[in-house]
Amino acid sequence: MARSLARLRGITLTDPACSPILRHVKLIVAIIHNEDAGALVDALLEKEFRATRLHSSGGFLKQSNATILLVVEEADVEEVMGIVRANCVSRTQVVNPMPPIMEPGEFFMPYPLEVEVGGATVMVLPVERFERL
Ligand code: 2BA
Repeated sequence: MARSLARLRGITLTDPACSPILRHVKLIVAIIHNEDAGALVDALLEKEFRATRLHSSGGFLKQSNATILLVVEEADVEEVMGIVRANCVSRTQVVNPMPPIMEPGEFFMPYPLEVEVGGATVMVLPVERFERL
């Protein structure tokens, strides 16, 4: 069992003893800039980490970003975090705030705001069960 869990990256679930994988794996959810997604997925694949890219959008900016899902062994989490760090840069974006609802005679002077958008927003979650059917 230990041997079959040792490498989720290149794991083949042919050994009945290792399917499903029930422990020691984590789900990493990384919300990143769209422009970084291609390079990040390539870098992950180069190290044989399987990943899923979802198209998402931020609640605040309402602009499209990317969400990367990966299930990896606990021991590989830090390596994945390093790959994310190396491939995702923070950027400053300019936002034009929505004008508020105005009363007659009121005046709103819009001015753009600068917002720093991560790097990456990363969540690491426990996985109860992982199975490729
Ligand atoms: P957005 O929600 O579009 O947020 C983009 C950036 O706007 C954020 O960058 C942050 O700098 C700023 N921002 C967000 N909400 C704000 C608020 N209420 N007031 C002032 N500034 C605000 P990041 O923090 O790097 O987040 C990048 C993206 O990551 C977010 O896009 C969202 O899609 C996701 N995200 C961030 N925190 C999250 C959380 N706690 N849960 C789920 N998704 C999150």
